[in-house]
Amino acid sequence: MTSVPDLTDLLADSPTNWGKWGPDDEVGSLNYLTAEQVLRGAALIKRGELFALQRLIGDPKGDPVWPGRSPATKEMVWDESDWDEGGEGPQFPGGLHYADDKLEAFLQGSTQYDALGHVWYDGQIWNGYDARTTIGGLEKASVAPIAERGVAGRAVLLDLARWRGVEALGAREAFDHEDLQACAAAQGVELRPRDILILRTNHLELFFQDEKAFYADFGEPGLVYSPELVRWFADMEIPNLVTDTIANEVTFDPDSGAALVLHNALMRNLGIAFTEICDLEKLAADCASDGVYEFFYVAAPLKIHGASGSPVNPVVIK
Ligand code: UVW
Repeated sequence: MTSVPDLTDLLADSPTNWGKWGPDDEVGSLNYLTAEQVLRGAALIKRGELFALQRLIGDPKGDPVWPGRSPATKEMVWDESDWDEGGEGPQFPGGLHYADDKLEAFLQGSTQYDALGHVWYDGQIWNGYDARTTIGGLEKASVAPIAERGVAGRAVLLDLARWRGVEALGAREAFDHEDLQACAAAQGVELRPRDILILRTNHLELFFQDEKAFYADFGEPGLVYSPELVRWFADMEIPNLVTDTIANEVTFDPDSGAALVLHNALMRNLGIAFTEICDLEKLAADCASDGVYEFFYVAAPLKIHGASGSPVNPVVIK
């Protein structure tokens, strides 16, 4: 049996952006999204049409989550039944009734931004902070600083499923930076430095068709690690990688067997923000119909102190 190399060895020569934005930075490559980049994105608004990319939390059809996590549960605290005879609904002057509910959820359990301190190896998270600063809540590189700044800029949808001529990419189906460029060329859109990349696989369609089979053969399609791919992301100064899969990459590296290598090479080392489990279907249909694959993208994760991620509803405006 061949042994899986440690990420420390696998990524020994992989580039990092640590220190590039100072010793206290917590938002990494989102620093590339300067005011100039925001205006570059906003200039793409032509029709004023909005596409919200969040999946429905508590979808009766199911919530796709990383194995080991559970879908959110929402519970009614007060509803009209609490004012039935014998009910305990709070009494307010004037006869006020109201609905209240609460949510118990993995912060990575639906469409989400990962904090840069979400994954690590070798005892250090983004920017070289000690991994022990994650204990009991992320003191450094939590999602809160990302939420504090917000995200906006030019984004490009690369519809890899349509480009490959399939309804949905299957388990472990891989693509690389050269495929991204070929897909962009086929779609007639130019990839430019500092673009937010949105990759469509439609793989979660398989979850909605047969949840049991989806988990029985778990292994997502997506980008796979290579030094060249990491170099391309670094050179292109990509600030944010957005996909419709649970983990934004092929789960286990086909060469080494290591898990979530790109989480580490791109997020931990380059500071690229990861946005996962998006619903890209309406947006993709619209892009296929008008042939416009570039647009303004804006997202505001929630400000949650010390959190390793946050639910989000990114919005694209064409
Ligand atoms: C893990 O990192 C385990 O999950 P994700 O980034 O997909 O939420």
